[in-house]
Amino acid sequence: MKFPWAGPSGPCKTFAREGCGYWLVIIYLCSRFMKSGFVNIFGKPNAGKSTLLNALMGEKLAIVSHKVQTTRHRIRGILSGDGFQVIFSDTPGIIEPRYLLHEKMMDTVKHSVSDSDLALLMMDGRDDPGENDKLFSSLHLKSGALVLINKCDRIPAEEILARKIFFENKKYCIEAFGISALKNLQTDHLMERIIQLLPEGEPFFDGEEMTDRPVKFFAGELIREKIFSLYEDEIPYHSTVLVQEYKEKENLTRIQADIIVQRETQKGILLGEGGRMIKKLGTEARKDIEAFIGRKVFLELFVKVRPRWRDNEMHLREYGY
Ligand SMILES: Nc1nc2c(ncn2[C@@H]2O[C@H](COP(=O)(O)OP(=O)(O)OP(=O)(O)O)[C@@H](O)[C@H]2O)c(=O)[nH]1
Ligand SMILES: [Mg+2]
Repeated sequence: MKFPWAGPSGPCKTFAREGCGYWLVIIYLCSRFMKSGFVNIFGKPNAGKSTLLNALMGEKLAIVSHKVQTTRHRIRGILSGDGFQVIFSDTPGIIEPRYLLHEKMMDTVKHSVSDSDLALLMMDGRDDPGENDKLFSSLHLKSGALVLINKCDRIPAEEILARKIFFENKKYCIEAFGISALKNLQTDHLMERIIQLLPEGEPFFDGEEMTDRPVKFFAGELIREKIFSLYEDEIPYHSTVLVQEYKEKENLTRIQADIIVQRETQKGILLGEGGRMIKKLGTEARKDIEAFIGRKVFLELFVKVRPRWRDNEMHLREYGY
């Protein structure tokens, strides 16, 4: 085998002559045994995909809520360790699109299907396995998949076993098992299986990087998460957040964001009586952003009405969809 950098005419000629060529050979061979690849998480809304991404990363990258359709973007988490690099992707829950925003969310899922080295197909263990099987089959995965029966902290062991047997008979399934993303149950086994199943290859990202999204994106997402937790009914689904300004000052980070809604009545609900609700939203979101970036934050929020923004290509693009 010829190593271009260790040969007598290679760029490391002097280095090799001094005996360091052996080390380079070892580093080269080690890099050949590196495992790396894209592991994408799919499932119905509320299955626990974002909770799992956060659990595997040991860091909150994706927002979570007990309401459905929280995630709207693909969110990558890059986990680099001894001899491996896994690029996880959290994706929006799979639904039948009802407006353009939904279509864009489902395009994100399609793209993620096409570049996955391994898929994690996740279901809420209390949900109907037949329905989930239909959905998983409809993805027409080219990669193999691990089926994760999530929320096993809430399901009797016999039911998990029955679901495991059901899914292990399916063509797309390499292995099925119960996990709890929330309680970190079986996540170590999941990581072991992921690394075993990944292809050998070079890392795709610098080992220091944890995600490919800018901090500004996460600030917007943390504000959106508060909308999901503080408001009921249609408000979270008719809103989005656009971070207009993100400036690092000497002692704090200054963030100015617009909350976009579809109707004047929704603006009124978001503001609340005497601005009480928007104040609460601002305070809670600011605390979360401060915890995320580890700096003091000055957060300013404005509510704007953009009728039918969810069906408007230009607006959707402006808001990052
Ligand atoms: N009991 C229990 N609850 C869980 C578990 N995993 C997630 N949850 C809860 O399920 C709800 C939905 O979790 P998410 O992670 O937002 O679900 P998702 O699949 O990302 O949902 P979408 O983004 O809407 O597609 C949240 O209330 C979580 O706390 C689990 O293992 N056990
Ligand atoms: Mg999610």
